[in-house]
Amino acid sequence: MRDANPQTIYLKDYAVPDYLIHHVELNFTLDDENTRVVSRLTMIRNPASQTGDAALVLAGENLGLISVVLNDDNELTEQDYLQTQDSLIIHEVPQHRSFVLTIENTINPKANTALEGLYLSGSMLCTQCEAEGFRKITYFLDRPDVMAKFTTTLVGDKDRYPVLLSNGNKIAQGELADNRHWVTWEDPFNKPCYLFALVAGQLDCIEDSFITLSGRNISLQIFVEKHDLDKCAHAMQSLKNAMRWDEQVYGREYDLDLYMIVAVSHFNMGAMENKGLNVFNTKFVLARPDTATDSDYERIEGVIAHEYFHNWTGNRITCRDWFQLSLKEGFTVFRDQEFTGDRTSKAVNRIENVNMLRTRQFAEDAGPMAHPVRPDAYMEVNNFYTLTVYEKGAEVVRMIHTLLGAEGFRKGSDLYFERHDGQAVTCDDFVNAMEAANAVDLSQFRRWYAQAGTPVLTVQQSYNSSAQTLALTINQHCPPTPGQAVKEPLHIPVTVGLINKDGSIAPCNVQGRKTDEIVLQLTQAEQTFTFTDLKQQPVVSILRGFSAPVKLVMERSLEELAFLLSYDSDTFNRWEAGQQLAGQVIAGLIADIQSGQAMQINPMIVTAFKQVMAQSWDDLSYFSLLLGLPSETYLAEQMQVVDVVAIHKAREFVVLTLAQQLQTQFKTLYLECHKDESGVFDAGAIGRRRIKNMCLAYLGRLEQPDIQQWSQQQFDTAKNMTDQMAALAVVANGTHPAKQECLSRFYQQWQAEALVIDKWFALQASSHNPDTFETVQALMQHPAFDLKNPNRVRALIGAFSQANPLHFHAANGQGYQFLADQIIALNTLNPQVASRMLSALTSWRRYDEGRQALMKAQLERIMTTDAISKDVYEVASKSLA
Ligand code: 7ML
Ligand code: ZN
Repeated sequence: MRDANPQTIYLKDYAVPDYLIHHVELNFTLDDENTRVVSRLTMIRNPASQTGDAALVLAGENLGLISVVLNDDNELTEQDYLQTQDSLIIHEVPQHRSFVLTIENTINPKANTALEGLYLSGSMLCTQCEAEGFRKITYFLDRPDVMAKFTTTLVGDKDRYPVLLSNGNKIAQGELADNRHWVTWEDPFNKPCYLFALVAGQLDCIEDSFITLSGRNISLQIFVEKHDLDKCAHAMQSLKNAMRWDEQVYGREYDLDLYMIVAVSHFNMGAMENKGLNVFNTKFVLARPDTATDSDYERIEGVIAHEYFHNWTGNRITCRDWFQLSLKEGFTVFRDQEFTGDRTSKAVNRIENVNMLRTRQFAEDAGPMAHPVRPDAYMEVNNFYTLTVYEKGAEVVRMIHTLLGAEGFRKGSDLYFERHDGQAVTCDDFVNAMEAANAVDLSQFRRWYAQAGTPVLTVQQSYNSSAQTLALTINQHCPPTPGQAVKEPLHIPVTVGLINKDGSIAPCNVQGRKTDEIVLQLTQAEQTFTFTDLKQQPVVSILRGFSAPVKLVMERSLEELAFLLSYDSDTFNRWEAGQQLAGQVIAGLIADIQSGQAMQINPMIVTAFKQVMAQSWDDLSYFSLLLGLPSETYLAEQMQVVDVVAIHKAREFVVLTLAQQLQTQFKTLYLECHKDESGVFDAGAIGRRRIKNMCLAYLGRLEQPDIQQWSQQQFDTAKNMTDQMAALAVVANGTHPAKQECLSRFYQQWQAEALVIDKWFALQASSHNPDTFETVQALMQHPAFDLKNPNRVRALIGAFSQANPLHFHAANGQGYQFLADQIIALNTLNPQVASRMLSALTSWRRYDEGRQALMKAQLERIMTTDAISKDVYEVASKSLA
């Protein structure tokens, strides 16, 4: 066991660093198995430090220490320092003047399967330092509030490592004996070490340029392996779009003359914003119409933007400590969401983001790992790159935007950039700037950063016809979460609109102000808002645009929901009404199943869908969302005790019923949208593909020969991956006679494209076919499967455990045992990925007794793993606590 009882780190213990580093001179002699690192640190005692004469404690893990030299001439001996598992303690260093510490050590990138620090991805050497990976490269003050200027020299074999990259600008290069060469990079900006990067290998690149608002010419480069050069154009265009958007919307310009992106195949996360040298998972760079789907294209643009936006929200202004992670992540996710909304469809984008928040973040908030947007304790910081910090964090920033309005928010962000450029700051500093620029009081609002859990809003309405008023009483309540039994009321913006029975807008008249829509400010546990001058009782559209990350409880009849689905002018609430209507119908069927009765479907859902289909829609992507049913995961989230089988049966029954009853409409729409398929990428074509493939998915449930032929035909003739994948999903998810043939043809066709093969694995792992578990087991033995590649692990093990509730939760526990086996194997290879895979087991208390016992037993087995990592230990132990 690496650490039987890992230490907990607390926010309340934060203290400024005892020492500062002004300059770092790094020298790497690269070798796949034995890289030599020389680090020359110019340091000084921190005048702000409160401790007395303190030893210098540098963080470092798995390093082969060669030498430590003070001030260039004093080689320290073992009496002068102490080497521990995770640190180098130098007993005495100068206290009153700056000094230079030179450390030499070795590392083995090839043995580094954890993919943190310097590692080998395929044949490429690359780094991942956030959050605490730099300490696996050399001894350092590995914390974000220590910021330094870095100069980095890379030395390596010319054939093995023809391209040598690091942060900043290339300032010198040259040749050496023995077929070696070197390059020196200098980053003029102060940065914490988590933003350090180096990449070395046989890379090709595409180049472009961007002229900034002030007329500076920035050179843009995307580096990939040679055979991927034809899949970079979209990423490059996305980068330019993001750069322009940040200038226009936030007034932020890029600051270096060079911006480099490298795509690597082995990567624990999505991407990384290293200064001037972003490293990306290939999944979020590479796209060609025949290899990437429309949603891949959209996600690539979003992730490229996310990492670019970090240059200001993350790099120029960084986090004081890792408890403040949401300072950069919540804000940057908010920025990338707004960007994507502007680039595609605001309505669709908002719905997709809320969907993810409500299925996955709400589950996190309701489980054993619940924590505030700004956590106050952790064992392993990597476990806190969570949906709460990212997605709920973005919602918190969005609420500030809603409360202040776009202009007020911009004033606040301008002040934030002005005050804190070059600093490492806190979430509070961000809110302070927003407050100061707008002269508002956000003191109660700050609780959103400190309080975990999803608040529940209960809404009651009462219309008084003689007074012509409508009273809305809103109660807020937040259930307890681990370590936080009692919750205080939050400051919650609740956007409301009123609709007359004929569909027209009823003005909101609250305290004499008359508007089409109002943002109510809920600050108390219970509050009543009175709307006046209402000659008839309006229908209330509440929490428009999902104005706060809360659960809403409000009695609604199916008729009222159908009305909102037809008339609400708020695109989010209109969609939400349809989802609630479908949810209520499915809940009725689940009740039928649980009481042993035959399923009786409420025909109102068919009527509602018919009505949606009878209208003409400009935004076909939005239209297709209106035709979608709530996911099994979302439905599970609504149940006290999750009944996976009943959820699946009930939902499938609705899908089949709709397919039968709306067969003609689905067929007409499919044919109409499919006939001119050209494979282009404008919003119109993307929308047509989306709605058409939605129709095909419904029709596929009918298992009719004509439809089987359509899907086969679409698979055979597809001009793009969206169509090919959608057709394959229909073929593979039923009893289609060509199922096996299509799956193996797909593999043959795409075996050289790793990202497409990931789709092939994920599709089979998430299938509801009865033999899925056996298929998954067989795929584990497939020559293309590799436990050392996180994308593959997520595609097969991740999809099975997180996107296939029916089979993962098989009553005999085989899914749980399978997952635990994989987590135990991954624990040694890659703790971060192992810990992420645990998320399917953490919610064990939500299931029936039999499943609870089986899941718990697997968590207990995982806890007995030899050399259990901090990552896995923290999640497993908290789940069992
Ligand atoms: C969020 C990232 C990480 C972890 C990327 C790693 C990042 C940390 C990194 C939105 C879009 C793409 C990726 C991520 C993400 C989990 C998610 N700093 O930039 O936040
Ligand atoms: Zn980020």
